[in-house]
Amino acid sequence: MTDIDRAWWKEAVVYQIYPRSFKDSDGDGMGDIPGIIEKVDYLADLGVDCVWLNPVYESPGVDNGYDISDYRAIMHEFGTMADWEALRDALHERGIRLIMDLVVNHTSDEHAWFVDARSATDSEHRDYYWWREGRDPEQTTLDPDDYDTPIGVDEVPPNDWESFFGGPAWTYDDRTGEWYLHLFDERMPDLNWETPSLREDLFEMMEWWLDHGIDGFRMDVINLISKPEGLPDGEDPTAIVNGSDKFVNGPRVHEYLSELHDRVLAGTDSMTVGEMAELSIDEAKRYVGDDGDGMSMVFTFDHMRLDMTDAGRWSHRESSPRELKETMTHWQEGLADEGWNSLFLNNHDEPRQVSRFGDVEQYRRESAKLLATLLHTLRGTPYIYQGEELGMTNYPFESLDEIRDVDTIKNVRAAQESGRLDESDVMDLVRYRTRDNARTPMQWNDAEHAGFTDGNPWMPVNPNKENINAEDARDDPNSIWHYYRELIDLRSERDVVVYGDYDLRLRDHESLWVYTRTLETDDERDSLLVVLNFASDETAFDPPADLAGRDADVLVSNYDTAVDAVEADTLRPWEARVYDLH
Ligand code: ISL
Repeated sequence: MTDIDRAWWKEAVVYQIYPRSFKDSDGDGMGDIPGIIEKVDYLADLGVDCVWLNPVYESPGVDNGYDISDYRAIMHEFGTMADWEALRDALHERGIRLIMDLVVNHTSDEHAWFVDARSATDSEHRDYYWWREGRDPEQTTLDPDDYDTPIGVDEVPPNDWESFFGGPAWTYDDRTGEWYLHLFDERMPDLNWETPSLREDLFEMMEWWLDHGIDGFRMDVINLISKPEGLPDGEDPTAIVNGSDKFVNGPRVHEYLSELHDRVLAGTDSMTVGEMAELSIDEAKRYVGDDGDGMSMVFTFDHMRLDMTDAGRWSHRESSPRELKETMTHWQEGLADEGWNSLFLNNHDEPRQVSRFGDVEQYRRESAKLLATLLHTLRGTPYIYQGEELGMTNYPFESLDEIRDVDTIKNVRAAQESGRLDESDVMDLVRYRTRDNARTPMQWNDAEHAGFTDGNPWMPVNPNKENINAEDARDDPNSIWHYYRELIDLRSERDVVVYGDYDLRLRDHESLWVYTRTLETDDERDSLLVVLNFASDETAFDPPADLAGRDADVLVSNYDTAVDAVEADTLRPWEARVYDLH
């Protein structure tokens, strides 16, 4: 191996904060920036290197801040710009970087651009969004009854695209008698990147934030920003939503992102992580590869789809540990020589990882630690979603009335209306899948509202705060929290964890996930062996012949283990071992 191609964002562990649910400082029941400041020492103690802050910009809150009405202002419920600056400084003083969410596929309908755009067909910002005339229903297969239009308007939308939140991606606006595009909620109109002055405005906004001292961006649904010429109907019946075969990784996306990179990011030491709905390895390389658009890394979602049927997110099938291994290995191998992976099993849009991939009933602690071992020893940058380090679990939702998430509410309604979901399975699916599982308040202690707020929390606190909370976890040396610290320390001590090659062993094993990480430099060869038992039963481990008998000790494990060699052994339920190979 030649020189290591180092970057701070490859070596970092990123901690994701969903500000609404992290810590409330003023008793209004909603988390805020001064609340996060109270907890920066907590983050420093855990040892993370970077914080990704979900949107804190001015917003009417239709999609909890992903609907931005002013990119350069802080939402008043979260605090002021001075509070934000104090947070940035508090993090930087502790050596923790800060990346911000960049939401530029769409804005809120309350953004000044859209307010102007919808006022007249010749308004200054009309072309910042997608406006089209409707079609004559006779010329299409669409049913006018499926769309909301005023009496007397007998039209269907310009195409058959659907919104990710259920229902059509177009809304008729009677002020100008045209339809506008929104791939998410109707109050989140899509920006039209074909308009050069829009791109310029967005680039200036990004520069403004970089000038304010941030260390990079997490780019929301960034591979949706280019829509194809003529906005054609979707053609792929298996697409995640109707039309996604047309607008995912659209024709000009690489041109736009290269322009963004050259114009805003080149020469800065900032990181970017692009959230990419649908992606192949080859396509990923066009974003993050050697000849790509200069993005640091991607969030991909193949592993988040394993427990869905072809019907998409609002369906469920059992998936196996082996499928998870195969899918993540596909990405490990696919981006081995160029590009870089992000490592995550949950975030603010997904259920809690220990509830989804672990055994929360019998082996919560062990399985949470095993999942952590995986995420911190694969090749890529690990992301910790707030509360994951405590092994926080899904919430026992009992009725749809408890759900706040617009995505859940709208999709469930659409699925029920189309007859795809009946009343009896709807709550099982919601409990399993809803994004609100991730959004219940962070559990700081076992007091009322888990120490999150003195007021009424905007989302209910999980009753298991009695035994799952940060205070207890920090007091218990055997906790999941302390285990995360150990893994984070290991990453900073050993280059092999960051830069080593991933080599999957025992590929066909159903429940064992076994791999080596090896780093060869001019003067040394460093090698780790990771063995994970993805099962609530004991499993026999027969090491591959070339490793059997090799001198080794166990660096990190979720059970008491002392060995001096790699030998055949029986692994306990959810046992995880990281061997140091001598
Ligand atoms: O939640 C989902 C699946 O995990 C998706 O439908 C999700 O909306 C999609 O992954 C895009 O997510 C991002 O953009 C959305 C916002 O609601 C999400 O919170 C954000 O992460 C629109 O801005």
